Amino acid sequence: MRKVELYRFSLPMEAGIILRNQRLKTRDGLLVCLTENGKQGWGEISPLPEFSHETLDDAEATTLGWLHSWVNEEQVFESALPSVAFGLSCALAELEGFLPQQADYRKAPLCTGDPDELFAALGEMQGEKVAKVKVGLYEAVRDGMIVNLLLEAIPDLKLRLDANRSWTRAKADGFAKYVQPEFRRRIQFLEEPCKTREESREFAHDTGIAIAWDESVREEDFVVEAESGVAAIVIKPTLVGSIQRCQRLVQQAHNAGLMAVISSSIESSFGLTQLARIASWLTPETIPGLDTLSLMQSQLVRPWQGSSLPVLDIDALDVVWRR
Ligand code: OSB
Ligand code: MG
Repeated sequence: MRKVELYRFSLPMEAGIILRNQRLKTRDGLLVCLTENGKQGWGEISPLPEFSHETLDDAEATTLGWLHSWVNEEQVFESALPSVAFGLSCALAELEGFLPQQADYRKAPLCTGDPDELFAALGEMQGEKVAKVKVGLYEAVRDGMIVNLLLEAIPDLKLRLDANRSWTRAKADGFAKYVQPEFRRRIQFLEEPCKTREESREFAHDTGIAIAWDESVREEDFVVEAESGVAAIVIKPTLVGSIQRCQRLVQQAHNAGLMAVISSSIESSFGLTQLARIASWLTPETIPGLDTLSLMQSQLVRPWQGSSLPVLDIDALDVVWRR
């Protein structure tokens, strides 16, 4: 006997969280629960506005169709919508017992402007010190000076930077000029510095600053391969698809000598804890990019280790469908 439950959630965000062109007031999504033979598996399906191609309504309609087939023991197929494929694969993985419980709660603290906040977060960090700084939001020269300052002040710090394709080659060079050459090795990677892949490759070649692919990984023509100057690929499962698809990407990256970084698409604490388990399982050597919980005012059902945010209980959610 199979049973299914589908819930909808809406969590308030901290004020002023902007995603590309839109203010995100709440983080909305679905929680799915599959039950079979007394065992349960859960998953979060939360397409990210401005990043996912599917809307939450698309995701809900597709999920309902899939659940209907599954509960009737009909054959089911991996959804073409990445957020749906990911959430359902998590639920199946928990149900079938192959998603390990062990989680990697380390995170690379995210800094979007104020270096003092980062100093505080890094002071508390155990072991490997890695932080992530968003660049490309202000003047490239200012970004370069901040990166230089951080690397100079904390000798065992490594940085991940993310420009989200915001720079022309000239701007990217303006940034690089301010980072002392001997510090460049401590930039683990700079995600997508330029508007095109070709410009980003040339930037890496000319400056010696390693780059990583993020947006590119989700493009049709992308192939994982070893390239000089490329250090990593970023994998955001909610935007990429099922655990199996993410697992293949991780494997391809490792075979090519690249780091694979499991990363957040601003899932709730529920989805983030599953991402932490996936990271601990598939990329045990690499600190995942999961420092996004503090963008929210509340956790959902499963708390993140060490977080003091209030936790919303399952009973507080609207049931979309139950069978
Ligand atoms: O720009 O990489 C991004 C989260 C949602 C959407 C886009 C991005 C992100 C993150 C996640 O930066 C945090 C991380 O990768 O460390
Ligand atoms: Mg990125």
